[in-house]
Amino acid sequence: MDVITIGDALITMNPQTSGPLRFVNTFERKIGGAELNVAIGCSRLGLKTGWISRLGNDEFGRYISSYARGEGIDTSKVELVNGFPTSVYFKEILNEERINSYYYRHNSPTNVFKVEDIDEEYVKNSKVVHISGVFPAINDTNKDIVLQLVKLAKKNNVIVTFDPNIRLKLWSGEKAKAVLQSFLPFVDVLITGEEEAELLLGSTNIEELIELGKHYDISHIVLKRGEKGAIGYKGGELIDASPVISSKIVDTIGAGDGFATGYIYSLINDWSLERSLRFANAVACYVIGVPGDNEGLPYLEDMAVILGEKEQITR
Ligand code: KDG
Repeated sequence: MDVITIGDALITMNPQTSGPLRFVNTFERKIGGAELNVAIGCSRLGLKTGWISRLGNDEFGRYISSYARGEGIDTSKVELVNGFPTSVYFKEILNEERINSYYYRHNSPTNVFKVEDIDEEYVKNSKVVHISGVFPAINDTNKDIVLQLVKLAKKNNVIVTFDPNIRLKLWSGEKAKAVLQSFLPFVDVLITGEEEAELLLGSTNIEELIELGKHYDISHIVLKRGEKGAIGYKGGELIDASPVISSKIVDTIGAGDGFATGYIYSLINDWSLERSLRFANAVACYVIGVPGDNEGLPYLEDMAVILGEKEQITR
């Protein structure tokens, strides 16, 4: 595998009208889950991608599992389990800048994961292990599963990328900080938003973050700054990259996963920091122009068009 990730996927109930959820009568059933979104994005770009998960042995679990397979993801480490319903969340779109999530995932199928379920051979045969802060926020035991995964990655010289993805609806800031900090000694690439950096490391200042990163031996630090672009640091090089393209905002959910996807793709292709940031920004911009958490994730041909390397032919 080029990249593997672990996560709890969910059915996304996407409202067909905007406004408070209590007035919304129609929804479109879609799929979400931060780590699955990254797996979908990586697979669309042509990377060999594996996703480790547990889903309910129910209609939604079957749907998510076949959707992931249809995206070309290796699901050999996905099991459908009895007694735990597949997770669901409802999106509430008040306007394009105010989107709320309502989760129904306290009895997540990932509650059955055991540390022994992480297969060292699978980890060893990958180039990148991607983790996010959503999966460990689901319950008190997933953090041990993540720790086992990243320890095995470190032991086998597999690169670990980490997006804190802090969801305060799932856990408190203090708990998120304590758990996510315990992953940092195993992380090679930190891709974080400004608010998350503040919560996790107490700063949004890149110089300070670089110093803190050195303490944990983190080789890449990428600070996502929304419409201002991203600042990246890698082995002594620091680049402030403004977004190369702009997109009409249709749905911002999944943009961060798009950015992580683009950065992981660049990492595997050993691109320069400047090209990596440009590419990651462009993937994120593509995602926000399409409704749904992962529908907008581009194929490689789409990227050539976005980056102006290929002409777009629409009709
Ligand atoms: O990053 C987007 C995801 O957050 C979304 O697809 C679903 O909220 C979600 C989650 O917790 O994974």
